[in-house]
Amino acid sequence: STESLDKIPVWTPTAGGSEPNRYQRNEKLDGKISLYSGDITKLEIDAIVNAANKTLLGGGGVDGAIHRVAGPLLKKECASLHGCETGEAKITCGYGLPAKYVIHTVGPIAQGGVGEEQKKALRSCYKNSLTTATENGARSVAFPCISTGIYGYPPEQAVHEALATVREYLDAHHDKLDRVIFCVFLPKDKELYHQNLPLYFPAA
Ligand code: AR6
Repeated sequence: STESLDKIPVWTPTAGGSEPNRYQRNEKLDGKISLYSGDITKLEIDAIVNAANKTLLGGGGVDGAIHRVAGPLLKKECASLHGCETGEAKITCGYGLPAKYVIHTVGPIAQGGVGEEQKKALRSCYKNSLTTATENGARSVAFPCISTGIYGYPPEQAVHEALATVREYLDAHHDKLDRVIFCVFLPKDKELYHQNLPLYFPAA
């Protein structure tokens, strides 16, 4: 029961809304965004992003789910990468996953609160993941809500960093990507993305 790209609905913004838009419409981005609610390991796309830790050797949350489905060869390739710094990204094959690649990024730990350092690191995760994807020819990429689980980044703040960074990357590199999918797992996150997507990808 995997989900192929052509079955994942595209985000279509509607005009209106109570808050002023942070961005104007860029018609070149029409059809390039999706909000998908469910398990990222089901997505049959070019690349899924993993919210990993610095060791890249696996863990809980989405990282655990990805390693379970991908199988032991993923851990073997990860072990050859010598870890990953916060805000950086490294790519591997997808092995048992329907996705061709996994892009492992390490989000900031935010249990001590969110300051400039955490904010900058979270933005780097999204930007470096997209750069790594396009450098490897991946044209469809799905993100989980990086750092907002075990790492404790408040989801209502993280959503803005995620959406702003993807919007800015696509403004500059829309020709390199067909689709960016925000994969939400919790109902609360679905609501947050639903509320905030029109501010970053408005209809007008
Ligand atoms: N598909 C999509 N999203 C998921 C899935 C899934 N199968 N499972 C969980 N999520 P977390 P972090 C959501 O904790 O905060 C690991 O141990 C989850 O609901 O996975 O960056 C690593 O090894 C949440 O919205 O990642 C690190 O040590 C989001 O994924 C640490 O956790 C991220 O939550 C990283 O913590």
